[in-house]
Amino acid sequence: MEPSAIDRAKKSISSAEPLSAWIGPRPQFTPPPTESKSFTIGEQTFVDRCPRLPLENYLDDTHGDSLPQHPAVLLNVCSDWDCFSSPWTISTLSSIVPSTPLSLDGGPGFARGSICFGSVTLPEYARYCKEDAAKDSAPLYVFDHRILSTLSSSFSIPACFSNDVLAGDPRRALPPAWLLVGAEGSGTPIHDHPTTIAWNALLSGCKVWVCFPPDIDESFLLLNLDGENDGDKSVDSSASDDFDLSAIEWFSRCRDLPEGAEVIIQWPGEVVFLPEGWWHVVLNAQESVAISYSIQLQRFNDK
Ligand SMILES: O=C(O)CCC(=O)C(=O)O
Repeated sequence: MEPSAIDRAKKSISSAEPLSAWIGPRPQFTPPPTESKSFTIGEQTFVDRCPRLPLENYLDDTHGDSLPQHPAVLLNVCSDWDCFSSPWTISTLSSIVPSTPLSLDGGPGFARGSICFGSVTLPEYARYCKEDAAKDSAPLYVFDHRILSTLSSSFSIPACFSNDVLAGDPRRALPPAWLLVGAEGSGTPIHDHPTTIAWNALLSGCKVWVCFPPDIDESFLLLNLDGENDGDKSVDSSASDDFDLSAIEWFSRCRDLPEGAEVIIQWPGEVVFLPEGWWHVVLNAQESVAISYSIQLQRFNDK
């Protein structure tokens, strides 16, 4: 039988692994009901207490100087965007962008180091979401940094995010703008952006975020929360594979969160704002489409 486009993408992400290595039981969860502020997976319930702030607070702040130093959800950002009023979903986007190959991310631990190696069209990805994603231990995720430039008339960049001091800088680690299209259960493993802020606008679906301050003890990120390694400072956390956990594994293995952690259950029209250096792990608790930007504000250089 001809390999599917997704199988070919899996092979280009990780040629040494058999396709069967991608398939496996995965932690089960029930997607949260619309607008819910809590999400349960396994024995852990994550409750959102994050402040909501109207974009109007920042209308005159073209350098983002007054944006918070703490994660927040900005409201009223997307109200007049075409991609929100006729919302982009995997299905509607498949008609808008039917044939351009888009980059993939995600997958289980062995696939984690290979950001953007595989690619598929959106109709191929839509078929995967419907028929196969639930069989994979950690579903693939469309994470593309090229296509948004052709779709930019569908949304606008708020003034407070309009000045990126890294614009055009060849030393920039990653491109600033990404289209994210994710199957239920896909997600982004824990990571930080040491010098840039992130803003992430959800157009359809639901995402669950857990965010940690920049100075958090790394053992919390590595999930040594169940007593396994309590007090054992001889464990070399930098050598741990736990940073390779897929988002769904991380959420299902997480126990109590430390003080300072911020949970966000993000619904369409909400923009998550994450300050510089905050760690975050994000699960698509429903099939989701989002736009994500990572930019450096002048305030980072002024520190
Ligand atoms: O999956 C997501 O929506 C989070 C994306 C993210 O963490 C990032 O772009 O840095």
